[in-house]
Amino acid sequence: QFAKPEDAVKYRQNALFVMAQHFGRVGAMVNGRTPYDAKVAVENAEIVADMAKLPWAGFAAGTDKVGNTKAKSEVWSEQARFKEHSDKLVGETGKLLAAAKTNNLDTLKTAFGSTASSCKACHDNFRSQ
Ligand code: ASC
Repeated sequence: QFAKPEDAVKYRQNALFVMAQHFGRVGAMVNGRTPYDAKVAVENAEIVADMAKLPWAGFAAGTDKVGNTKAKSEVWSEQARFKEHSDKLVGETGKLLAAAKTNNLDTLKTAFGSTASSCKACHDNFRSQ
């Protein structure tokens, strides 16, 4: 999929960056920093749910220690556990989108919290500070 290891690193970092931008827009509404707009929440949650599927291919074999990465070696030495975390995120972001589509801010808040916990769990286990 990637012409060179650096491309895999760029791909996963950029996918995570785009996902975080759109997750942040949902978060701004959930945390009251911007007014709640159900349509905007759905649009952003759709992007989050789509983007959540992408970064993992970028953690390809031979791309640890490439470029400017915070990924711990455990990503490659504990692949099954890493996949549990990425699968969890894909599941949670699917629920986030479903929650956004209910047009209920409290439902969205709950799903946002669960999704953020999933982000954090993977960072705590697989990302260096
Ligand atoms: C975000 C973002 C993350 C997660 C994480 C949740 O908005 O960019 O990496 O939420 O901070 O704990």
